Amino acid sequence: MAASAKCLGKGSPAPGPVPEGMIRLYSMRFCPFAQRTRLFLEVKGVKFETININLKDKPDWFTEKNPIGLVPVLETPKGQVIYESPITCEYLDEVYAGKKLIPTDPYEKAKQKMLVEHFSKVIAHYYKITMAKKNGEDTSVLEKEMKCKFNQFNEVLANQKSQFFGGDSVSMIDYMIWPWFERLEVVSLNKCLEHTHNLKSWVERMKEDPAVKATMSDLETYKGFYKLYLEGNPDAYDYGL
Ligand SMILES: N[C@@H](CCC(=O)N[C@@H](CS)C(=O)NCC(=O)O)C(=O)O
Repeated sequence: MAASAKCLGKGSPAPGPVPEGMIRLYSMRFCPFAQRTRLFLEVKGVKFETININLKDKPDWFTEKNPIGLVPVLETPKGQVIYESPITCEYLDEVYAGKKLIPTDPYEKAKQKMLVEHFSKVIAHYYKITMAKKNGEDTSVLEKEMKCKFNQFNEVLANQKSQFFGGDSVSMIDYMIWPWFERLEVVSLNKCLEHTHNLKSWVERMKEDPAVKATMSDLETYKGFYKLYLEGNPDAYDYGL
């Protein structure tokens, strides 16, 4: 099943076992958390199939696989199920050959994980601002806080004098935070990157990364999706298909 397959909702038949030599990703085409997993799958060159889930009308068999009810979820031919995006990425990095994305040095790994935690505040703001805008509320304070966070991330790159967050090549941390940068323009938050020279250069470098290119959606598609999504329209998930 292709990454662009229509989503499955309540009442759809449960998929059979995962074919040998493959891994299955339960996803939603526009989910930034699932994009983290897709980025890892791309970099590692893993053979995988995708089942997209209608998140407004989830099939019962999906919530049986992940009791939290969120995508992304991975499933192996042995029926093993892995959920929560950082855990799916760590699993893929450990199981599959190819470029190692997670540092082996314990301190470097801890540093990356701490940055991921720090970035979760940006993610929370991203959603708060989107909802506040939808409700016609003033977002200036939230946007100021977002700028402040981006300045802190800019400082990390400036202090390290590195091209990427984990050094001079792309690694886990870059892929964990990238999906929200890809969507900044869609939600008109690009202005929060003002005065962050290093971070802006990082964004440009990331746009050239082959895995980023392979998982990217264009601005118009995102805008179409977000419009339907914010209206609560379940067709949002199949936007453009
Ligand atoms: N902590 C989760 C968050 C995943 C998440 O929020 N996914 C959203 C889609 S972007 C979802 O599945 N939403 C369905 C729901 O809230 O019921 C992770 O990192 O995997």
